[in-house]
Amino acid sequence: NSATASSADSWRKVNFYNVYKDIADLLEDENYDDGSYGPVFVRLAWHSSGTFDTKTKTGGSDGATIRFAPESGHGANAGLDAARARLEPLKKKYPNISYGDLYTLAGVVAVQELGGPTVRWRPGRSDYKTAADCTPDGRLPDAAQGAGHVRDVFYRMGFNDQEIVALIGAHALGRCHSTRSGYEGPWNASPTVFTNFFFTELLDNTWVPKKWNGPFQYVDKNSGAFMMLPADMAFKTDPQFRKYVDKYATDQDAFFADFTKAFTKLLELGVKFPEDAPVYEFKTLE
Ligand code: CCH
Repeated sequence: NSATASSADSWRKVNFYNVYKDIADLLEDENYDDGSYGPVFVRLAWHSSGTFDTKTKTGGSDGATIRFAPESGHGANAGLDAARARLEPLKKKYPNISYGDLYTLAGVVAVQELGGPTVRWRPGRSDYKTAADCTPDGRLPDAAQGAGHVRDVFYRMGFNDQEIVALIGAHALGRCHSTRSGYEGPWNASPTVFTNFFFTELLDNTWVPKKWNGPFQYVDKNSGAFMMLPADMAFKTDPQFRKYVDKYATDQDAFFADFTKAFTKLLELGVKFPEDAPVYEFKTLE
């Protein structure tokens, strides 16, 4: 993280259409995971933002404290250094973009380029926070816990049950890595395509405890190829969450429409945008 901090207004000099394209060009890599950095970019955007606390107005994507120790080393953030390293050349190429804008835009590009909805995005996050602004460990959800904990964490950010369910649909993307979280496996067979499959798989499979020495998690009984976290299972068993799971499993358009609203809200938590910051709706590349 040696690149210099951008000044408060410097985002005005950035052509974000070019940044979008350059991030899109970084997604594919046949030697990385399932062939795409998209899922880990979405996770970086979410963990940069999901530390927000409505009461103290601390945390969130403004200032991108996720890149500083101790926050970078929090257990929940294991593996996100790979995403930051992949994006670092763009901070060098576009020194006027803040890290907070770069990390959140990477999540937007990934959602869109992997087939998800258009996501409205604004620039203007600052680059001025330091390691002293890092949030305490424990603000991000613990996958070993259930509905009560998930609600505590997302209500603290200012989300309601419907928004929480929409957001967890991002678990259609990517996988768990035993070397990062300790959990293992993808949620479905197309982890580099944004779909409503988190919800369909959750409902359509019989989930059984995985037999292994790792942390307690579920695998699908038929193939054993797909997984659910204990926290994921809360969305099947909790009646208030389940209402929305049922809806999104049968109506992908409703999921996309609700996901994009909640994701933009997540990426903007606690950010004081300049009044004239433009709202972008980028077109996907062909
Ligand atoms: Fe998540 N997530 N997430 N998640 N997540 C993991 C991976 C991804 C929880 C736990 C985990 C959201 C909510 C939750 C993604 C997006 C979102 C992993 C595996 C765990 C554990 C990490 C590893 O080993 O690499 C829990 C608990 C919650 C809520 O209670 C939300 C919200 C989002 C985005 C909107 C994505 C994408 C991944 C895949 C990352 C990758 O590298 O493939």
